[in-house]
Amino acid sequence: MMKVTDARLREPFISKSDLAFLILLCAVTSFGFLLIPQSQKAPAAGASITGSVRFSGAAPKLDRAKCISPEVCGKTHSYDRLVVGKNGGVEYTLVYIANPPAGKANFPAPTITQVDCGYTPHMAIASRGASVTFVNKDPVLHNVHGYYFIGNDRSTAFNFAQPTKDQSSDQQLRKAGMVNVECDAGHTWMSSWIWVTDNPYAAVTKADGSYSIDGLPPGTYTVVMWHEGWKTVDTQPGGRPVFSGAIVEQHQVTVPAGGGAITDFELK
Ligand SMILES: [Cu+2]
Repeated sequence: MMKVTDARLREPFISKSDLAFLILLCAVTSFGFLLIPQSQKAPAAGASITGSVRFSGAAPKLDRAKCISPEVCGKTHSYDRLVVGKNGGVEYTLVYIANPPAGKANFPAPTITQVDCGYTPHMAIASRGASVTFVNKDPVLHNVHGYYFIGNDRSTAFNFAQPTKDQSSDQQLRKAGMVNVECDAGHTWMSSWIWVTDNPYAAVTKADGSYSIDGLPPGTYTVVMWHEGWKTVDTQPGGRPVFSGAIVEQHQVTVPAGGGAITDFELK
């Protein structure tokens, strides 16, 4: 073993006066920290996964419904199944995290308006337990029928008539999952979607196809794109088309410490 001969190395690492100063410094900084108001603390850390959903190639020309009540609804109406904007951006596509970190859903309660015999917005997100407001802006009877999807089956979530213009009704959604809303008053083209969720990690693509899921801690996530699908495969007896079903794609995405991540999806 090496013998210590240098006097400086035999001294304690911290002298008594230095130690006293350090204790005083710790006390002052700890007390100071307690005095910082909550609002001045750094916001909760979190990064974003961003990207877009795009249609590859020319968007298909889709059939339009022939309307009943044309004086209110117009002669024909879009099914709103595939909304392609500039540069192929696909609006109204849900993007969510299938393995979410901790976090409570805090989406503003959505309002879905029936106007010109269509639903606006076509897709919304609701926190589980929130009430969705349905407003009828048309001078015509609409019947709002919402279904939860359970596998390939569906069960009624709510079902009510809105015969009068400016009528408004709230519907609480107690279960998480995808709700499809249809009109049972003969408007076979009317359809909208509500994603009911317990966590805040979901987004609906904007008109340019972009989305952003925010507030994520570092980790590896399964990012799911869900699009309702637009190909007509059959027609129900009442005239409502049967569509080919949802298109679902998932990407594994890693959010590094101190940074976000980008992932894009493509429909064709
Ligand atoms: Cu209707």
